[in-house]
Amino acid sequence: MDRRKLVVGNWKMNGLMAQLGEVAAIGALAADHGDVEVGLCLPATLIAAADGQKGGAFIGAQDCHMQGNGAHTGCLSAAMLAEAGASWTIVGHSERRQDQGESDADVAAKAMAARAAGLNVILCVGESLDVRDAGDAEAVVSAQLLASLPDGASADWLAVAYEPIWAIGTGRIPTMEAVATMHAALRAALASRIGGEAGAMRILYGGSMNGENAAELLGIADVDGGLVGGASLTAAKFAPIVAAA
Ligand code: G2H
Repeated sequence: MDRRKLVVGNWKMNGLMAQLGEVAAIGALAADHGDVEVGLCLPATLIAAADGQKGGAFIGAQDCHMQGNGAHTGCLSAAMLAEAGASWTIVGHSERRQDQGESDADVAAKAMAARAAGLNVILCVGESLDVRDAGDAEAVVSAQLLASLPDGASADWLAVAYEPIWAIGTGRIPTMEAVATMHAALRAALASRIGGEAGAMRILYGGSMNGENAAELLGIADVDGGLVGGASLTAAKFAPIVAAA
């Protein structure tokens, strides 16, 4: 199955207006690599301004509320993010699952809310180091994925990101064999729920992806792109990853 590579930067809680030049540079980079779908999931405060700087990239959010509106102080709905200029959002990042206590059911509800507002979704899953060391990683992450998967999930609007928690921002990554085994397991889990559509769904790798390891990671058969944190904050660091995709 021919799946277009998807490479997305996740700026997390980084970036002020002064960094919009990097958005523009990454947008230009994306325009030069039309074979790869490139995006930046930015702090919500930057989305509207970044929309005018995005070039060939898309702008995304990092989270959305599961409700369309209401008394939820400090929260942002998917429709608000879409109106600001986002066309994608991340849901279920492990930092939110840990810091905000988001459950699998919350993540599925957020994905459905995003879809209802017209946003595409990157749904994150991943195991802790304890789970990896216990040899349970594929089973645990597959179960997490199926429990977080929204009804009607389709490759047209949803991609999965496998992010081992212990690899996030640490400079450590799994072996290539372990990544290949996990991605194959996740595609099999998807097939058990959505059948042949699983063959079209993109499964990204995330966790300390950088210019040195990207080519090898992105060369794995079931790795359809990357969700990139620290190495997406500047065009100079992001460029070799996009080029490797
Ligand atoms: C994993 C990734 C971005 P980093 O969270 O989603 O971050 O590349 O900094 O490990």
